[in-house]
Amino acid sequence: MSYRKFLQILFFSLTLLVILGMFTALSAEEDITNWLSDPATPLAEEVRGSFIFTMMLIMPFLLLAEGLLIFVIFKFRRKPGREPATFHENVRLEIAWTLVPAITLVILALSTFTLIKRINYSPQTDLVVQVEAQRFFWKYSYPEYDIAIAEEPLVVPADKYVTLYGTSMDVIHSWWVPAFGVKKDFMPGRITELWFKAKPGVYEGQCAELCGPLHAEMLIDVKVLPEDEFMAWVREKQAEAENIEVQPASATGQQAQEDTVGVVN
Ligand SMILES: [Cu+2]
Repeated sequence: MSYRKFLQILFFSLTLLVILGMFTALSAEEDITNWLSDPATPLAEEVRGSFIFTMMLIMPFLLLAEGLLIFVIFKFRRKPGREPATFHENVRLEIAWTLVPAITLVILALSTFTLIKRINYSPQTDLVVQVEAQRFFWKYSYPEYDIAIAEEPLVVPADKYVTLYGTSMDVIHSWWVPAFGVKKDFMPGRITELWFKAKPGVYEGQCAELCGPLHAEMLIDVKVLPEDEFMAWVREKQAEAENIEVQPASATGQQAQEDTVGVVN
């Protein structure tokens, strides 16, 4: 088989593969939704917006460069009796293809850095939750309500500004709930701040920093409840803690206290 024939076969098989792949994706029974999770907070909306804006801005460069490459490969391929051109340098063109990408990068930097600033500083705080990450679970304390829970979902009120102050007791962990648009490292000896204002619902996340053998099981669950349901949950938790407090210090009472992980009196 000649080299040319080989290239033709390669080109057509690749094209066929791409078309087949596109058909498979389009005819999938379930929507392919896991490539970006649905935003549950204004921040996550902005992160999504920033992603789309960035793609729209950089796509023309990809299409132009690759399109031009394919065009040139075919248009100027070797042909018998054709002399290759020998020109080089074009100052105007060079200035243009330096300036246009540079300006694009400045636009991207400005929009991205302002968004990062909004992610980093909570504009307002309605509820503070302190988080202690530990291999391989999270402990959440609500100083305002005198509640602490561990190995349980984080429960917060909907449409309120929740600020998390996180630290770690051992190695670096990372608190990541994709639907909230936040992902922050919690480090031993340091306090990290993150915030969100979420719609009601149940959200899943996971430790996003390889932290040991059970890292993959260091999951995050967040229950975002309407305010009255959240307050009911708070009272329930406070009652639970009080029950433990008033129990006699008999052997069983002692045991119950030890068994209740994370209830701080
Ligand atoms: Cu971890």
